[in-house]
Amino acid sequence: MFSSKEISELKSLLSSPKKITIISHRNPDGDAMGSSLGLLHFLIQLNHQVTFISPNEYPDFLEWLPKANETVIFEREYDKALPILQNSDYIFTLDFNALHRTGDAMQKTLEKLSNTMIMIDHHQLPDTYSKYTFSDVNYGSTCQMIYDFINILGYNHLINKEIATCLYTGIVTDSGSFRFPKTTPETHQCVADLISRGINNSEIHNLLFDNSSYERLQLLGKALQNLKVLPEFNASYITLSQEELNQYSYKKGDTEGIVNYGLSIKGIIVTAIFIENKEEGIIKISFRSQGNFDVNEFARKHFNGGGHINAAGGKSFLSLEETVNQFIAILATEKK
Ligand SMILES: [Mn+2]
Repeated sequence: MFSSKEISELKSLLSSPKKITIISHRNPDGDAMGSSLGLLHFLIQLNHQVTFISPNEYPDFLEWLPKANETVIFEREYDKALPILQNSDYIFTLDFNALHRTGDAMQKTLEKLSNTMIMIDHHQLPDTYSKYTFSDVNYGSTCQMIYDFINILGYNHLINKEIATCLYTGIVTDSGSFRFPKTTPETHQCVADLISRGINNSEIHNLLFDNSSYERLQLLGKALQNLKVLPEFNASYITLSQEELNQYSYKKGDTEGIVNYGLSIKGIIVTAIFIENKEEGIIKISFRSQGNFDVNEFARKHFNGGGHINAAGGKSFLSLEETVNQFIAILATEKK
């Protein structure tokens, strides 16, 4: 948590109307969107002028979140986003801790700003761009951190259905529906409180997980066919080429969660999904692991990325085949 001195400063600076901008990482997920919009609904109740700016488009499966449709998309609406950022009294940066996580374009803009930044995030090794920093890897989601932040400010009574809906969404998605190791008694206490605000938790699960298109399921089928197991390394991986994505009318968000199937095989402790993006000229990679296999370190060291111990992302500028070969070679080297 922020120090008690920081909390009293934050409480006082939030006590009169301000221009506040909230930003999150590129390719926002449920926790990025949920924490940002949850905080937005909270700050609106304190009479601030609040804007949420996402670096790029958010996935369709999150479009129902309250006020998601008012999100300013930096890479598409630069002329609108830039003055909002420049004129902000405060900028909250949520669910990331290094400015490059907002992508090349937005990073360049953010680095030139001198506005006061406030970080709330649960990834390892935070950068030092923020004046106020609440960084704690023991949290399973940024949404749960926002919940604790609202409470420590003394505003639990302001948590309405909209805030609760947004925060619940990020907690569910980042905890794999309450099954990942960082799901604690506090997580369930938080969720109990959120459900008591009248949210429709069952409906939220339907919107998040039973919202597939036929093409998306066909793409999942293709991904599962492409799943390879490397028993000698307790590893597995999935590939999806640009051609395969096109074949099943890929839309942003369609590959969300597919990586987890590789870890569901008995005996597998590390898995990856390699997704070709011809437009950006990269292979986008997600890693998942169990136990002590640190994919954050693995992604940082070898694949221009990072994240958490058991969930991380990265990218490669090699071809799809070369990237997979590199992955296997690294596993072979690290096993020795
Ligand atoms: Mn998160």
